[in-house]
Amino acid sequence: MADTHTRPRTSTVTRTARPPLHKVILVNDDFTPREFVVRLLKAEFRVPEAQAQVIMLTAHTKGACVVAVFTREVAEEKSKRATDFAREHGYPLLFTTEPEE
Ligand code: TYC
Repeated sequence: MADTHTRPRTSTVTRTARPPLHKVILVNDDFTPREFVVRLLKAEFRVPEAQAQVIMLTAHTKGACVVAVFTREVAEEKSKRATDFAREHGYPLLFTTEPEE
């Protein structure tokens, strides 16, 4: 008699859910000096000088620019730290966050 036993399927597909990412957005204003914005981007977001210049100029000309994406907690923390640092120096510079589409 032919052996017709079947084995249960045991293989599984593992999918790792990634946390949704949030953008940190640099908002333009008329008062914060360009050099201060660049210095802050380098210090808080660890972007190199040339990239900091591009981000600053994009916000300056378009009104806002995405700086980087992080998990929600990190995005909110960095955005708050950077905005607080600007306040401590008397500037109205603003960083906001929003979920990535
Ligand atoms: N607009 C500012 C100025 O002319 C410079 C600036 C750039 C400020 C980007 C904020 O997010 C900003 N001094």
